[in-house]
Amino acid sequence: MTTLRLILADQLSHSLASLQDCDLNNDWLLIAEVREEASYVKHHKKKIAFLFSAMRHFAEELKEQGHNLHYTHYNDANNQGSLFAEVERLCKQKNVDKIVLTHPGEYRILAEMQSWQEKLKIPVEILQDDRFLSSLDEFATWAHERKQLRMEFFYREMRKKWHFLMDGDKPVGDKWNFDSSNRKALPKGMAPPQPSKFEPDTITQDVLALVAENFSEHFGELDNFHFATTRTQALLVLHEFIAQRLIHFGDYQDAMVQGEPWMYHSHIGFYLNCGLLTPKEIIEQAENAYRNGDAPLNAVEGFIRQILGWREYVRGLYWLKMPDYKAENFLEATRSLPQFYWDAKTKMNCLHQCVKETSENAYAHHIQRLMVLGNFALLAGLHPDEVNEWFLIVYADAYEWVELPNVSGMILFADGGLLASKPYAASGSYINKMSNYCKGCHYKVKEKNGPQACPFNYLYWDFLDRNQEKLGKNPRLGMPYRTLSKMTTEKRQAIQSDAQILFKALENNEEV
Ligand code: FAD
Ligand code: DLZ
Ligand code: SF4
Repeated sequence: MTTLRLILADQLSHSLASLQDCDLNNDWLLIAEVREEASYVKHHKKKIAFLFSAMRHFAEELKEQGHNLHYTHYNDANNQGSLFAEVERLCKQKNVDKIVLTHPGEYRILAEMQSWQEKLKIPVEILQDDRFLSSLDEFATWAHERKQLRMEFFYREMRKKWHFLMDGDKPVGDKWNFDSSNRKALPKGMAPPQPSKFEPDTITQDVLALVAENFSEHFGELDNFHFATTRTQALLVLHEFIAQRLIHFGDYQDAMVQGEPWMYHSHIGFYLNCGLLTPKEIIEQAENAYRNGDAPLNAVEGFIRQILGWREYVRGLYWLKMPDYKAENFLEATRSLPQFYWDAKTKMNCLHQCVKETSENAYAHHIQRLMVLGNFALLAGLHPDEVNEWFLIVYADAYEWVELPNVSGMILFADGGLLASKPYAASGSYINKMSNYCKGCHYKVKEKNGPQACPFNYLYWDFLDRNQEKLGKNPRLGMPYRTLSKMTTEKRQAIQSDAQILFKALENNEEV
C-alpha cells in the first residue's frame, strides 16, 4: 500500500496532520514548486524566495528523518507546473493507492483537491489542519449561536478553552482586554532594536538567483533578503522578540515612525503562517514572559489577543463565509487601485513610506496596513477585488484565509459589518497622532480643504457623505454624522470638490 502525502508551501510543520502515521518504508511525500501557485497572483519576489527556500530546507529535514520525498524544483525539465499535475505524475510513477492531504489555506485549492479523487480514481483523504487552536466546526458552532460575530467574545471563549492568561476562571488582571493602554506614539529618541537577520546560505542563494531570473516582473525588491528559512531560525526570531521587543509591544503597537518598518512587532507572521512556528508555542512563551516578570500584562495580553483572537477568528470567518465572502462589496466601491500602490510615487508621505517599505521588505506592520494603506483604499472607494489582490501579493505572510477577511472585512467594510462594527475610517489627524510622517509631507495635515490640504481630511468626510445611505444609521458613527449634518453647504461642496479633483487626478494617472 503506497500513500502519497502532498505538503504545501504553508504546511512546513513536522506536526502536520498528514505527516503523522507515515509509513517510512512505503509512503511518498511530495513538495512541489509550481508555476501555477507562484504566479496565479504575482507574489512579491521576497515572498516566493522565502517560501521556496523554506520548502527546500524543510524537505532536507524530512529526508534526514528517513522519509521518501519527491521534491519538484521550479526549473526541473519535467515539472508539470501545477499541484494537480505533479500529484498525478507521482501517482503514476510510484503506483500510489491513496492520497492524504492536510486541509489547505485557500478555498480555491480545497475545491481543486476535492476533485482529485474523481479525476485520479484514487481515494483522497483531507485531514483537518490541527495546527490552529480552533477547529472549523468549533468556530461554526460558536457563530451559529450568535447574531453578531464579534472577535472579542470569540477571544474570551478561546482564553477559557486553552486556559491562556487565566487565574482559575478569571482573566489575569481581572480584565480581558488592556487595549486602552496600547495607543502611545513612540517617544523622540527611542529606537526599536533591529530585527533578527540571517545570511542566505547556499540553498537560499540558489533560490534568490532563481527568483531573480524567473520572476523579474513581479512586485518588490529581492536584495537584503534576511528572513529565517528554517524552524531553528524562526525560533530564534521568536526568542529575540520575547527578550527584546515584547516588553514594548503593547505600548507602541499602533505607532508608526518613518524609517522604522519593524518597530516593536514580532515579525513572526511569516513563520507562523507557513508552519515553521505553531501558535501554541508562541502564546506559551509570551505568557511565560509575563509570569516570570519579564513583560507587562498590557503587552502580553495584547500580543496573545492577536494570535489567539484575531488570527483564529479571521480563519474561522473565512471558511464559514467562503466562497461568497470574496464577492462582497457592501459599499459598492468601484475605483481602480492607483499606480502609487506599486511604485510609491505619491506626494502623500505616509503612503509613500508604507509602499516603499512594503516593496523593500514584503512586510508592513499592522497599523501601516490598516490605517494608511487600508484607510486610503476605504476612503477612496477602491474596488475590493483589486485591493485584495494587492494585499495577497505584497506581504510574505499573506494567504487568502487571513488576507481576505482583513481586507474585505477589516479595512473595506465590504462585508457590511460582519467583522467590524464600523469602518476603520480616519482623517489625517489620526495618522499625525500616531506617526511622524506628516512632518515630511508635501500636504499640510492641519488644512482641511484646498490643494495643500491633507487628502485624508477631505476624503474622510467625502466618504461619510457618499455612503450616508448605507452608514448613516450605524450607531458607532453617530458623532461624525452629526458633525457632517452641521456643516454648511459651502463646506460640504468644498469637500466634494476636493475629493473629485483627487479622483480625477488618480484616473488620469497624475501624481497626487
Ligand atoms: P505582530 O504585530 O507582532 O502580531 C503578532 C501576530 O498576531 C501576527 O504575526 C499574526 O499572526 C497575528 N495577527 C495580528 N493581527 C492579525 C489580524 N488582524 N489577523 C490575523 N492575524 C493577526 N496577517 C497575516 O498574517 N497575513 C496577511 O495577509 C495579513 N493581511 C492583512 C491585511 C490588512 C489590510 C490588515 C489590516 C492586516 C493584515 N494582517 C495579515 C494582520 C497583521 O497586519 C499581520 O498579521 C501583522 O502585521 C504581521 O506582522 P507581525 O508578525 O510583526 O505581527
Ligand atoms: C504562495 C505559494 C507559492 C508562491 N508557491 C507555492 C508552490 O510553489 N507550491 C505550493 O505548494 N504552494 C505555494 N504557495 C502557497 C499556495 O499558493 C497557497 O497559498 C497555500 O498553499 C494555501 O494554503
Ligand atoms: Fe499622510 Fe496627510 Fe500626513 Fe501627508 S499630511 S503624511 S497625506 S496624513
